Amino acid sequence: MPLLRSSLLPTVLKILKERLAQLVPEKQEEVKKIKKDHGSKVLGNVTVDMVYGGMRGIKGLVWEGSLLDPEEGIRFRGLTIPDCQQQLPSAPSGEEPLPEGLFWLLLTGEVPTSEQAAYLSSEWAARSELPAFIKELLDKAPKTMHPMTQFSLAVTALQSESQFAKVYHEGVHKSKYWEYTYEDSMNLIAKLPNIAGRIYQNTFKDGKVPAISKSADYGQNIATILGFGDNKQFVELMRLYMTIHSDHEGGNVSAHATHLVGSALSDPYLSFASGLNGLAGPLHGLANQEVLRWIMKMRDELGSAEVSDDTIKEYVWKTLKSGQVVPGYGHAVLRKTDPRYTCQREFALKHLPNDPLFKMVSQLYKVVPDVLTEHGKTKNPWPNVDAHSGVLLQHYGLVEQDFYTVLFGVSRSLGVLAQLIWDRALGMPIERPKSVTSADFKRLS
Ligand code: CMX
Repeated sequence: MPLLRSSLLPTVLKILKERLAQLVPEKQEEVKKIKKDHGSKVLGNVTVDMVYGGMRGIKGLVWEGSLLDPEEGIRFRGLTIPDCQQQLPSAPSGEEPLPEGLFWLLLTGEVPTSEQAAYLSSEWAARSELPAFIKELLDKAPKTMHPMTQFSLAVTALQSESQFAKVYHEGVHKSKYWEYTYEDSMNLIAKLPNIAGRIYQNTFKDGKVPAISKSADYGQNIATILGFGDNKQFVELMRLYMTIHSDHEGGNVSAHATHLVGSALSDPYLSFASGLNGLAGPLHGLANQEVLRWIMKMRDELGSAEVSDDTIKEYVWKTLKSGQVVPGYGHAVLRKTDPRYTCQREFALKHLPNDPLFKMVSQLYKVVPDVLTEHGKTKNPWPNVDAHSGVLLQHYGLVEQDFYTVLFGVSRSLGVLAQLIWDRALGMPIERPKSVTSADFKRLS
């Protein structure tokens, strides 16, 4: 799909669903033609190593919103992160892209106008209220329950509101699936700030949840509900954070889990809850909490924020020798510094260059890649997104590390639900790859 600025379209549409209704038949025809013209072409070989190796490099999924290049990093519908910062609409008083614009881009392949992004802000604010039973459920959760468990629980419980599940039960025609998936996805995305805010205020504060403004954008409302709404830099950080964590093509655990569960026609709530459960793993999204914990522990053990490169090097070796990973470093696909890391580093250089933890993160960036290279196991010794996000949050006072992956999850909803809508629009079948036993490999000639 060619990248267009929405304002160049013959009819300037404000309503995302109406624009999608125009695009769906076009895309269905396009896919039909791709299957007819290219259906029997070979995409690559599959070796036994790849099968034992977590299916790395096997091309087996279609993901429209984004593509990850090992050297260059992520592109959202062809746009790099700096492109998004330049081209997507920002708030009237802000500089960073609005996640609303990114969602429009992911769904349509078109850069929206400010008016279209503002339409999404008001739609999400209007749909944001939580049903009473979800509030009660979260209020009753023990404070000791991990925020990601509370998050997954609330999203799963919201499933009882699914329009898709309801109309499926009543016998809806499959050509309408995408429309109900769209409605559920919009409602779910809209309610996430209230869920995240309630989890944060209940678990770490006094349980009083600030109200969302019906006239504010998504990033502003997330900042508000966490208690940082008056801090303009934090609001900008939330807009940027929600944009860059949204999507990372289809094979990562949270994206693939959402897509896989959705392929059984489980509704968006159940599908996204599966994605969240995957994001909560320490090798995936939970790494952002692990990074800050690891840095704090290092600072405590080393007794000062200012230590030599050699002392840090020794600490990294100690982590490796104790059989643990260095959190925030390495990636299954990337082979260079993650541009999501670079973008957060630039934000820090601009707004908090003298923050002591940021300085430590910068020092780690100098030291860790060489150590990991010398260690010789990691295919990518460079930092990923999670090596930087926590240090920005703690600078503004969001110091509760266990909460960090919840913010990642709110953002990830944008990418995985955009794809889920397309999955239903394109009639993607139930996913069912073939498995084999180890004994089968021994019989190979
Ligand atoms: N520290 C120590 N060892 C590492 C490492 C790291 N940061 N990254 C990879 N390795 C090790 C692997 O554990 C593996 O060891 P074994 O052969 O003993 O099993 C070896 O190097 C080869 O791994 P790889 O092919 O380079 O990496 P994978 O594709 O298997 O895994 C990832 C990718 C991200 C899980 C891994 O690099 C890692 O564990 N990193 C630390 C956790 C982290 O930051 N995760 C967040 C990723 C981004 C996200 O999803 O949010």
